[in-house]
Amino acid sequence: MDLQNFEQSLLALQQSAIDELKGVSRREDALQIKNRYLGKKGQVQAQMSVLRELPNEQRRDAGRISNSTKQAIEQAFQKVMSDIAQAELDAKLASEALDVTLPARKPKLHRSHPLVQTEQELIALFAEMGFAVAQGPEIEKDYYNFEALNFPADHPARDMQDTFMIDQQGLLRTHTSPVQIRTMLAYKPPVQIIAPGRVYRVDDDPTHSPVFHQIEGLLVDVGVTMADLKGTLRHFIDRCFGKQTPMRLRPSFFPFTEPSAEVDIGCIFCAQKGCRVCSQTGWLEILGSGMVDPNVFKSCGIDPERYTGFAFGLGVERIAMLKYQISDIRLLFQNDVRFLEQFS
Ligand code: FA5
Repeated sequence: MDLQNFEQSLLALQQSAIDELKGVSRREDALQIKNRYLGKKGQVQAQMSVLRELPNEQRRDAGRISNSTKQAIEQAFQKVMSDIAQAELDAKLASEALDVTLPARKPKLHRSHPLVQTEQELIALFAEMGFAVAQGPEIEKDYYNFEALNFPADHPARDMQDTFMIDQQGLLRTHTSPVQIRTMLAYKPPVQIIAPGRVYRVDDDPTHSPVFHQIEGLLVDVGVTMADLKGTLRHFIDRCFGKQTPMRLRPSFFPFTEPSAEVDIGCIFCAQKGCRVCSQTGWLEILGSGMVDPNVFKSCGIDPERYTGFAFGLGVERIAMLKYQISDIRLLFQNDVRFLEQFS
C-alpha cells in the first residue's frame, strides 16, 4: 500500500459515506451510518491500520488525508442532522399554522341580570316622572329603620319585618324606608325621590328571599294628596304592566303612613279569572304605600301642618317575577346560565 492507494481508498470511503447519508430522514439511521465509518471499529479506522505500512515520510500526509476524510464525513453527518431538525420544525410550524386573516370569533355578550334590568327600567320610569335617586346604607341604625319611622320600641309592628340584628343599635335594613328619613333630614321640601337598594329579612321560601331589592318612593310638598299617590301609581302600572291592567288600593297598615294602602293589580296570568298565582282572588299585591304619617315628619323637623306627602315601597323581585312569569324567587339568585340566557 502506498500513499496514493491510501488516499484513494479513503476518498472512496468518504464518497460512499456521503452518498449513504444523503436523503436520510431519521436521526438514528444517520448515527448508524456515521458509526459505521467513523466509529472505533468503523471502516475509516480500519484503513488507518495500513498507515503502519507506509514509509515514515508519508505518514504525515496520510494523517492529513485521513483527518480531511473524517471531517468531510462528520460535516455530511451534521448537515443531515440539521436538515432533519429543520424538516421537523417546518412540519411543526405547518401543523400549527395560524391564519391571522380569519375573521375573529364574536365575543359572547350577555345582557344584564333580569333583576338589574327590572331595577333600571323602574328607575328610568320614575325618573321620567321627576323622581331623583337617593341612597342610604345597608347597615342601618335602629333609629332610621324603625324609630324615626314611628315604630315604637317593643312595638309588635317590628315583628312585621323579621330583622337581622347586628347589635343593640345596628341592623341590616329591612326596607328602603329609612332613606325617607335620611332624605328629609338632609333636604327641605319639596322632596321627590326614589331609593332603590338591597334589603334583608329573615325570610326564605319560593316567593321570599333573605336578600331582596326594594324601591322606595317619597314625594313631600304643600298640598300633596292621596289622589297624587294614586295617579303616580296608575302611571307606573300603565308603563310597567300595560294600560288595561286593573288596579286597586286596599286599606292596610304601616306605622309610617296614615292612611296606608296596599296596591294590587288584576292578575296578569288569568285575566282575573282566578288561578294558582293569585290564589283564586284575581288580584296580585305589588306594593305598600300611604300618606306620610305626621309623626314621621316631626322626626325629620318638617311641619306636618304645612306639608303632606306620599310614600310607597315595592319589591323589585316581585315585579320581575310578574313581568317574566318566574315562579321561584331563588332562580333570580342562583346564576344558572340556562336561566339567565333567556334574558339575553
Ligand atoms: C315595606 O317594606 C314598606 N317599607 C313599604 C312601604 C313604603 C309602605 C312606604 C308604605 C310606604 P312590605 O313589608 O310589604 O312593606 O314590603 C314591600 C314589598 O317588598 C312587598 O310587597 C314585596 O314585594 C317585597 N318583599 C317583602 N319581603 C320580601 C322578601 N323576603 N323577598 C322578596 N320580596 C319581599
